[in-house]
Amino acid sequence: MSKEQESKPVEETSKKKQLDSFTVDNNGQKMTTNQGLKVSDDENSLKAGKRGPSLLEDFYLREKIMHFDHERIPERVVHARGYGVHGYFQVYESMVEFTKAKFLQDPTVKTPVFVRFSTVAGSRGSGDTVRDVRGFATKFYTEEGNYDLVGNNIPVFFIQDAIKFPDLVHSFKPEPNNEIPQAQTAHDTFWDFVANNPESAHMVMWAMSDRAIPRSYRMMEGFGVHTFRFVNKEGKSRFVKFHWKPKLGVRSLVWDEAQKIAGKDPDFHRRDLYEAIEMGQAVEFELGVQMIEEEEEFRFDFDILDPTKLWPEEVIPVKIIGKMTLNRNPDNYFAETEQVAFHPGNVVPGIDFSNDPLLQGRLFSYTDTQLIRLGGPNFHEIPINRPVCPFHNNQNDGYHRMTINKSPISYHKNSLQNNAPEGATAEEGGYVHYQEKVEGRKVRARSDSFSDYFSQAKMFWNSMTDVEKEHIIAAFQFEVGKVKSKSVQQQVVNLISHVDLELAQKLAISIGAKMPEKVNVSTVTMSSPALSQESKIKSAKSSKVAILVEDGFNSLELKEVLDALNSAGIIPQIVSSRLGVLRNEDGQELDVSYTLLTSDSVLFDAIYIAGSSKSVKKLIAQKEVEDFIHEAFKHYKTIGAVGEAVGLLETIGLPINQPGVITTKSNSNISEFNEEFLKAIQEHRHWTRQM
Ligand code: HDD
Repeated sequence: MSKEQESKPVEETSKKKQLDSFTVDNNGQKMTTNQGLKVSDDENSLKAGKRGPSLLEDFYLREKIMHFDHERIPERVVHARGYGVHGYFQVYESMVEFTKAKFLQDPTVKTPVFVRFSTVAGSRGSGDTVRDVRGFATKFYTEEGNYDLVGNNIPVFFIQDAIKFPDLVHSFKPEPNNEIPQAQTAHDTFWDFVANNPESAHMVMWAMSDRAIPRSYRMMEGFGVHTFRFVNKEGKSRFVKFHWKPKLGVRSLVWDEAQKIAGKDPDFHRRDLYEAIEMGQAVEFELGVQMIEEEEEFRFDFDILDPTKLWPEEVIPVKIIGKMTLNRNPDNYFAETEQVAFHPGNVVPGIDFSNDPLLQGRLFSYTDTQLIRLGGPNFHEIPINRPVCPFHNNQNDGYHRMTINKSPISYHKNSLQNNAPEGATAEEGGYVHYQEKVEGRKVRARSDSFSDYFSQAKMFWNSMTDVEKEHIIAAFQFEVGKVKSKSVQQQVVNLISHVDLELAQKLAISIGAKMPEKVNVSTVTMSSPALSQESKIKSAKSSKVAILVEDGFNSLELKEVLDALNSAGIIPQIVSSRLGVLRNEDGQELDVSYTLLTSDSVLFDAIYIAGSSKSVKKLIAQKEVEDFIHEAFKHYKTIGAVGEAVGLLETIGLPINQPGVITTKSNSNISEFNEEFLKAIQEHRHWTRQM
C-alpha cells in the first residue's frame, strides 16, 4: 500500500481543518464577478439611457440573477427541517473484544462528528416544536472513512418493510389536494394509515407520548433503531443496537406549551442548540450499545430483525461505551447543514448490517435521494461530506466533479498503473461483508415472527407513569379528534383497544365514537421502567429562568439568587417592561434581556419574581405579568418569589402552597430558598400540582 493510503489516526480538528480550506472571507475584499472580474457598480443594471431598457450585454446582471434563481435545492422528502452541529466522539475504553471499528478502539482518539437533528413531517420552514419524531443523524469522520448512524429519538419505527415507506410518508405529509396540514399527523390520511397498518401501533404509542415534544435536541435520547452487527478481528459477529443518552436527561414540553412556542418562536429548538453552543455549554451524549450473541438470535419473544420492536433494557442492558461532545456551530447553514448527506450504508470495518427489511431498503434510498437533492453523483465531494481520510477509485466525471484525476487510467484491472487503485484485504483495512449464511426461496412475504403488533405497544403503555399516560390519552384525543372521517376515528379506537381498553375507551368518549369491543385486548403485563421519561436522570443544568423585575430591585437579594442559578449552570434572563438598563436607589444597574412583549412564559423552564416593593408595584400593574406567571403555573413550572413578590402571587390569585411554588417572605433566608428553588427547577415539572 502507498503511504498515503495507510489510515492515519484522526484528530478532533481533522474535519475543521479540511472545512477551513474551503471557507471564504469577504471581509475587506473588493466585489468581483464569479470570474474574478472587479465589479464597478452593484446597484444599477446596464441600460440604453438612464430611463431606457436593460441590455442583454449586462453579464453581471445576468450572472447575479441567474445565481439567485437557482439558490434553492429540493428539500429533503422527509426530515426537511433540521439543524446541524460539529463535535467529536471518544470511546471510554477499547471495544476490541466486540468490533474492529478503529474509532471504537483508542480512548485518546477524538473522532470528529457532524450531527443533524430534525423533525420528520414538516417542510424546511415549519415549526420546531410540533408533535413529531425527531431525527438524530451522526456522521463520524473516522480514519477508515465516514460512518453514519442515522437514527431517531424513538427506538422503533412505524413499518416493518421499506417498501411501505412511501405509503407511510404520503399519509403523514400534508394531504395532496390542499397541502393541509403542515407538520402535523392530526389528519385523516395519517390515522387511516395507522388504522389499516396495525404494525404501526407500537410507534404510534411513542409518537403520542411526551417523546414527540422534546424540550430540546439536547434533552432527548437517540436510537439507531435497527439491529446492526458488530464484527471483531477474529470475525466473530454479535447483533447490536445503538443508543444515545443525553447528559442533561430527557425532558419534554407540555402540549399546550409546544403549540404556543410554534407561534412565539418557531426556531425554538435550533435556537436552543445554537445558543447553548455559542455560550460554550458543551452538549453531551453518551453512546450505548445493547448486544445479543449470534447464537441467541431466537431466544426472545420478539424477532430481533423487526424494527417495530425494541430490546427491553432490563433484559439486554445498555453498555455505555463513549461520549459525543457537540461544541461548534456551522459557519454556513446551507453549505454544511443543508448539504450534509447521511446514509445508513456508510459503514466502517467492524460494523455490518442485519437482514431487517426496513434497513435493507434504506440502504438503497439514501444515496438515491441525494442524486435529486444535491444534483448528481459527486455529492461526496461537497466539503461537509468528504471523508477526512484519502479516497481513491475509478469513479469519475458527472455533475460538479471537483477532483482532477490526473491519470488516464480509470479502470481496473490495469497494467499501466500497476493495477492501482486496487482493493485492500481485510488485514489492510478493506471492508469485507460479514459472511452470514443465508438460504431461502425468493418470496414477497413477511416472517410470521413479525406478526405480534401489540405486545410491545402494551409494554410501553404499562411502563408509563400516570401522568405520562394522561398525556398519551390527551394526545390521542387531540390527534384523532381532528380527523374528519367517522369511520377512520372508529377504526383507530378499535385498533387501540388491542393495546389498552381504557385508553381506547377514553378516546372513544372524547371523539364521540362507539365503545370498543373487548376482543383481543393485549394481556401483556410486562413493563420496562427504562421507557418512562420520568425515571430518567434529572438535571437543572441549562434550564432557562425568567427573572421578572423592574426598577427599584433589591440588589442583594437578586445577586444571591442570580449567583446560585449561574453556579448551578442555569441560565437566568432578565425580563422587564422595557429594554435597556434597570436601576435601583443604591445606583445598581441591571441589563434587561427581554421585554414582556419580546419574550413569553412558554420560552422558559421556570420563573423568579424579584422582591422589593418598588419593583413589585410596577410588576403588579401589568396584566402581562399576571398572564406570564399563571401560564408557567399551568405548565407545571417552578415559580420562585421572595419578599414582597410573594404578596404579588397572592394578589394575582396564585395558590402558593402548591408543589414547585417556592416562596419566602423574609430576605434573611435566601440561601435556604435558593436550595429549594434549585431542587424544584431540577424536577422540571410539578405534576402533582392542583390546577
Ligand atoms: Fe430515513 C432521511 C432516520 C427509515 C428514507 N431518515 C432521514 C434522516 C433521518 C432518518 C434522521 C435525516 C438525515 C439528515 O439529517 O439529513 N429513517 C430514519 C430512521 C428510519 C428511517 C431512524 C427507520 C428506522 N428512511 C427510512 C426508510 C426510508 C428512508 C425506510 C426509505 C426506504 N430517510 C429517507 C430518505 C431521507 C431520509 C428519503 C430524506 C433525506 C435523506 O434521506 O437524506 O432517503
